[in-house]
Amino acid sequence: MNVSKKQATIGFIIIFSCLSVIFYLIVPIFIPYSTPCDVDYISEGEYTGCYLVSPVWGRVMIIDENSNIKWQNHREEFFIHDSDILPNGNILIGDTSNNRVIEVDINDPSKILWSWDALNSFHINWTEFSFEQGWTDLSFLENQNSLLVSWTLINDVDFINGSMFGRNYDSILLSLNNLNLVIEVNYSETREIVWSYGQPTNINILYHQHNPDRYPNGNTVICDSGNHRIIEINTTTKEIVWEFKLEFPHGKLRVARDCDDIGNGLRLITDSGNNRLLVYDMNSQSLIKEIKSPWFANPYDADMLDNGNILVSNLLTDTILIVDYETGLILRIIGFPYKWVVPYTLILTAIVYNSIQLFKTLKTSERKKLRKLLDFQLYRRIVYIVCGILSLYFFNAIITFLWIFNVQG
Ligand SMILES: [Ca+2]
Ligand SMILES: [Ca+2]
Ligand SMILES: [Ca+2]
Repeated sequence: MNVSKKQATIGFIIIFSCLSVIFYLIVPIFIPYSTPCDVDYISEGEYTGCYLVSPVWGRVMIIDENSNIKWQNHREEFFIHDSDILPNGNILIGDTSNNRVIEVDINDPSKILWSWDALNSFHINWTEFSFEQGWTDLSFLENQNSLLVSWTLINDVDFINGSMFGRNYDSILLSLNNLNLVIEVNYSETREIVWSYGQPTNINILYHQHNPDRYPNGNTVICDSGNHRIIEINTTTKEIVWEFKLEFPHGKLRVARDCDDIGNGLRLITDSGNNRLLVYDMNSQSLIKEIKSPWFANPYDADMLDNGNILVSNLLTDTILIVDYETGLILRIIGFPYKWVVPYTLILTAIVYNSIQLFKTLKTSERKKLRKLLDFQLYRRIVYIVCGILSLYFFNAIITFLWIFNVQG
């Protein structure tokens, strides 16, 4: 049967329309989460061996390694970036779109047991706080009711056990990304801000930071993403004791989002926009490892697991990866990169089609043996095939670059 070019084109459009409907409208209904920001491995308690996932869209949830939902929040949330399990077993959530942090009852997710609300004047009087800090420019206060997704954009919440630092109260460390500000709130008693770093209108201190962590040595490490650096500050004096930047030939940090102390003086860094993880040795003050993978698609968070592998949340492909620390090989993919099926199928189809055409050209060429290589048609097909293979390999890197470019504008 001879199929005309027109018929082939119509068939092609129908097939890809059906695939698009299946993978963009139907499959997502059955996928438990999408666009995971922070992911934590749970190493103790009832959910040991599971993962706490904070997806940008949907519910904060606990899943097992087969993506079965073991627990989920009562409400659909919007723009969630981070959640943590508290020592009492409850879930602390950075409720980003509502500009607040909430503690949800693990036994009854409909119950909010504690909250800190950035728009609640009983929890924080911003004007008073700003004057206390000596900030003269208060223009940022005008935007509290702006139409942005979130005025503050809370993108990190950590519980800090006060007894580890000689305090008689526990606290919550918070990153307010839009305000270029990190604050620490008294969790046990007053909800007041007990510490802060950054200033909304001075982007030289912090600029759209991610993931502040209080290290065991008492210092605070912050990914100062917009300034392409990571800093460690003495929490008391606020003096910078370590600044990590990269230059040629490593390429500057592009939206660094995570920097974990993984022991032996090593720090595991997530350089999201460059689709890579880095390991920095504080002893030798040098970069000792770069882990890259074509599977990385804007990795948001990386944690060292007890077994020596790395847990990575892969923001753009809706997956969580277990990565071999030594080789960078992907040992396990949790979740399904459903959004990638249609573009991958398109590229694969193009590769197969051009391979068939290449074969046909070789067969029908009137030139003999190696002289067939002089046929122009042949080169056209080879170029298409090579471009197809390269775009498959670099697909995640290209999408991440476009995404970061778009977000950072
Ligand atoms: Ca977390
Ligand atoms: Ca953190
Ligand atoms: Ca981490």
